[in-house]
Amino acid sequence: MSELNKIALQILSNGKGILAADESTATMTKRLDSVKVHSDENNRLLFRQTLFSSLSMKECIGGVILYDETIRQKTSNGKTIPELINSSGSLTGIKVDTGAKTLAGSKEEKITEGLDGLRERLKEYYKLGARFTKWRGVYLISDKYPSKLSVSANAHALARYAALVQEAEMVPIIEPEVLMDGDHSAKVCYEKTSEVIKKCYEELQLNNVDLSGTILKPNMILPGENSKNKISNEEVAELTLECLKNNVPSEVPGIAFLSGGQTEIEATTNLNQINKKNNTKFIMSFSYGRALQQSALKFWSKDINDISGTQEVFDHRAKMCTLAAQGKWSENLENKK
Ligand code: 5MM
Repeated sequence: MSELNKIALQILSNGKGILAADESTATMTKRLDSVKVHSDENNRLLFRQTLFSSLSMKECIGGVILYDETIRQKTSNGKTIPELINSSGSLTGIKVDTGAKTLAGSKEEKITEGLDGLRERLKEYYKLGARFTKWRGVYLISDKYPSKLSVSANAHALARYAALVQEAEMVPIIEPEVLMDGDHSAKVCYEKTSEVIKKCYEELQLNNVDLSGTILKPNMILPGENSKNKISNEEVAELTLECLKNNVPSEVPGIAFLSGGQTEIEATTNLNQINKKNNTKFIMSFSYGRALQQSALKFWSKDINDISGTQEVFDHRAKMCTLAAQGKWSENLENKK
């Protein structure tokens, strides 16, 4: 078993998943604005360190993805944020892309940037305590999108990123996110997601990436946000499993879904169904941003000094996700706090 494979398994074993707290300052400001908290360095740190020192970090969160600002911050006790995360047995991750920019050649679509100077940045992040990384490619769905150009350019960037990350002895999370925006059916999401994932693995293999030392972070197969054709949680699970079984090579140890705009309960229910029906060898867990933090953020915004109250709300959500990652969640557990 390679070192990278061990790290990937450490992050995702026993129902543990990932807390995606890597919102860029612009995104974090939007989140804080939505609950009427001023977005400054201290408030961003206070919310995040509240979550990272919660009890559930030990049992439920195998890794936390940070943004550049956070990995350099210290808590009020003088501990660095990676030290705080490691103290609960969880691993520190870092978002290393520099964002999705307009794709020249198909201007409604995006290409994720950040390859220039990445080798040097990775060395610094390793020294700061990171042991895994994240890069997100985003894809639109419509009749003509994602274009072949976007599918191939984003897969190429993801693969070059992953190869550099493994060279720096960290585990790359490969995140190709097919967005929920639109009125497409789940079938269309299935087809487009399959095409995107297939291309990613073609490029990853071409770049000699050791797949056993990677984690895939995909979207679930869902109808578009504005689609009239909703499907059941069982169908979401079946389509998602089918898509991943057909397109992800068996060496990949684990899959950690993004929540992508689903509510906390939807993201938990769907993950639970996926695990109940899981007929693959992959670990199926979570790497949620909004679906882990929404309720905690709302609670915290009412009194930003109520640390233990906020942690209780976060601990509940993290516990529910961990149960779902083992197919052991049920709706009635939501009320037993
Ligand atoms: C935490 O949000 C990340 C987005 O950051 P920026 O847009 O600020 O760069 C995002 O990549 C996130 O990690 C994933 O999309 C998962 O988050 P959700 O909320 O979809 O589970």
